[in-house]
Formats: sequence, structure tokens, C-alpha cells
Amino acid sequence: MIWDPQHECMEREQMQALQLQRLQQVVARAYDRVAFYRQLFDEKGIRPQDVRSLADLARLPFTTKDALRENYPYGLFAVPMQQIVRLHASSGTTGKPTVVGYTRNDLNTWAELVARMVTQAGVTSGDIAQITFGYGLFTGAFGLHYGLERVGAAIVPASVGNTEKQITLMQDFGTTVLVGTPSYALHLAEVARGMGVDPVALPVRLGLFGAEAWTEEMRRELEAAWGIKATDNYGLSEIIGPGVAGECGHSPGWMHISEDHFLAEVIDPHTGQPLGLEQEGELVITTLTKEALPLIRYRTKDITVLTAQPCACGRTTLRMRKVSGRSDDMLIVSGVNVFPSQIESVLMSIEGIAPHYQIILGKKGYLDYIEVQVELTEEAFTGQFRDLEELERRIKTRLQSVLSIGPRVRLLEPHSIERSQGKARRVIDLRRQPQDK
Ligand code: DLL
Repeated sequence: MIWDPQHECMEREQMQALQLQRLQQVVARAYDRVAFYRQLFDEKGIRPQDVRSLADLARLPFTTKDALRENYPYGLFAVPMQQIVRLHASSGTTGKPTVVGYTRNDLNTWAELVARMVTQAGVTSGDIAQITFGYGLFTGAFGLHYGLERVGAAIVPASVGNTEKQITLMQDFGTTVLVGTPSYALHLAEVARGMGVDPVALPVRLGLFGAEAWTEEMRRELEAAWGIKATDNYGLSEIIGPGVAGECGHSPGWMHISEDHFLAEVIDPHTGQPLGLEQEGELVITTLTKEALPLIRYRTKDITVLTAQPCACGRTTLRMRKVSGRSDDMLIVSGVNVFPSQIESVLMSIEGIAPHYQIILGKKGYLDYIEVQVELTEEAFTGQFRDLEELERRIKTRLQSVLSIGPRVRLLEPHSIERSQGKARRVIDLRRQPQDK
């Protein structure tokens, strides 16, 4: 089913006309109401009326997360506080959190967009959806909640944690849709098995996973562990939260973008130059309808590709490829670029190791090293020492051929890596700690 065929299946030309009209409105609004944008545009000598075509977008300046931090908490809001009805925030790893606000219309748009996204993933009003994102300042739980409610699914607002109870709820309430981060979904499966419950035998049939990068190998792992169809969806709090893009079931690995609300571009992360369709780079989004927090050319730092290839589902919107990582989580180890997703792909395709890993970066003398810690499965752990040595060698060789540097590999006992409750923390960089300087 298509939730909003009028917008999801719009003729390309019509969509572009709508986007241009909305772009002109949002630029004018931001200029009139947000001091930060007025100053930025004035400095560059750009006036809102200079936007005459979609191609003019490339002339507008970027917005970065720093702008949100520097204007903490409400400095980028384009409406008075009387019109704000919800606040969320993302903590990030450093400095002040970024705060995002919503008007009543924004909340309505958000619920609509999440309704589109869950419908295209296959949710119907007959489903029972358990939300395992934390209810709080994070946009994940509330975003999915109101979108699923709009579709008419029965929501189990389990929130994060209490992992054993989550399994009992699934059994007792007959949960059919599991909503959360892919890493927490793996943990849930493991806890279920520990309780003597086979996740495959549970009524869960569909997973809506997002909020962190995960590979195709991880998808296969999750589908096998739960006996479900695992779908990906993408969003970020600055732009709206979840509901920016999602998979439709016809083209795994590619997510339809709600283009009537978000204008997407891909740029070269180093030069800022726009790239074409089918070219890999950093996703940049302009919000077209947000009232409280309009953002122009927001640099997401997420690495993806856009395509306009037609999709068998009938939707005509641009699609973005599964996010392979962030431009700022590329690791540089002795001058070699390494993406955590490359490591995940290798690990998940090797028998005998569990899908739980951590990447440690350190320094020995002046030299960087990378250590990949990975858990053994119960079966491999109780096996022969010789087999373990052989396994370690195999992992090392496979990683080396993909990364072009030789990592250290450490095999750990089952269950020794801390399980994530929300977004997994895969990389620990000891090089940044003062004693290593
Ligand atoms: O994670 C919003 C969200 C919640 C999306 C629930 C989907 C489901 P933030 O906490 O602001 O918002 O984090 C946004 O998370 O820039 C990406 O780096 C990453 N991210 C989100 N979804 C995906 C995904 C929410 N499907 C940041 N694949 C984004 C890869 C993702 N990375």
C-alpha cells in the first residue's frame, strides 16, 4: 500500500515545481525570521529572491551542526516559543546538545512522514508494534510512535532496556513489528535465546531498524536471528527525526526520500562541490516545510548515493543508498582510510564469530594500530585451540585484504563486549586520550 500516493508518486516535473516553490518560501522565511541566516546571506551577498530555479540551491551557504550548537538552545527557531509544542535534543559526543523544536504543524508533518515510511516497509493497522527506542529527548521513539499510531497499528511503548521483559511482552502481546536500533535487536535475540525462547518462533514478522549504520551482512544476521524481514529507515533530529527516508521492500539497500519535504543533494565532503546522481558523497538536506526549525543545505555528514532510477513499487521519489558511514567516522590509521562498515562486512561473513565487535585504535610509540575485538560463538569457544588460531588468522587475512593494513585481531569469550541499548559504540579511539600524546 502507498500511504500518500499523491506525493509519493508525483510526476518528476510536478515534484520539482513544488520543491522550487517551497524552497523559495523557506529561504525567505529563514532570512526574515532567523538572525543567523540573515547575517549569513548578507555576508555572501545573497538575497532570497536570487533563488529562481532549483539549480540556484548550489549558490546558498551550508548549515552545519556547529550553527545549532552556537545558537543553543533556541537561536535558530523561526517561530516564537508560544508556537513550539515539542522539544527534542540529541546529545552527541562533545559539547552542548543540539535542540530541535516543532510547531503543531511540524508534528503533524512528522507523523505523516513516519506513516509513509512504516507503510512502505509493510506495516498495516493489523500490526502490533513494539518500540524499543528510548522515550525521551531522542527523536526515535516519539517519531515512530505517532507515525505508527496514524497508520492504526497497536503500539507497545516498551522503551529501551528491561531486555528480558521486552521478550515477555513480545510473547504475551503478540508483537509483530520490532522497532529499534539494529544493534539492540541483535541483543534482544541473544537475550531471548538465553531465556530459552526461540526468537524465530515469536510472532515478530517485520523489523523497522534505523538510527545507526548497519551493513547488508548485519541485515542477513538479523533476518536469520528473528526469522523476519529487516528494513532500514533513515533520519536525523536536526531535519525532523526518523521519517526522512525508508525502504519499500522492492529495493533493499535503497530508501525513498520524502522529497516534497526534504530537498536532497550529495556533495564532495572535502570541497563542498555538488555531485551528480549515482555519485557517492555527503548527503545535504534542505527542509522545505519545517516551520519551527528550517535548515538550509544542512550537512548531515552521512555518506550515501542518490538515484532517480524507477522503483518497482511505483513511487517516483529519489532514493538514497543505505548509509555506509559518516564522513567523520572514517578512521585514519597510519594514513590509511578505514570505515567501520568495511570491518563489519568482513566480520559478519565469517563463521564462528558472533555479530558483536569493537574497534580499538591506539598508538605504540609513534605508530598507530587498529585492533578488532570480536566475540566467538559458544560453539567456536569450546572448540580446539588450533581451530581458534586458524580462525584468528583467517579474520586477519580477510581484514587485511579489504583494509590494506594489517589489524590486530583479538578473539573474546562470548558475551564479553558490552551490549548496546541504543546506538552501538563500535569505535574506541585511545589515540585521542592525553596520555597518548
Ligand atoms: O537517529 C533519528 C532516527 C531515529 C532515525 C530512529 C531512524 C530511526 P539522531 O540521533 O539525530 O537521529 O542521529 C542522526 O544517525 O546523521 C546518521 O549518522 C545516523 N542514522 C540515522 N538513521 C540511520 C540509518 C536519529 N538508517 C544520525 N543508517 C544520522 C545509518 C543512520 N545511519
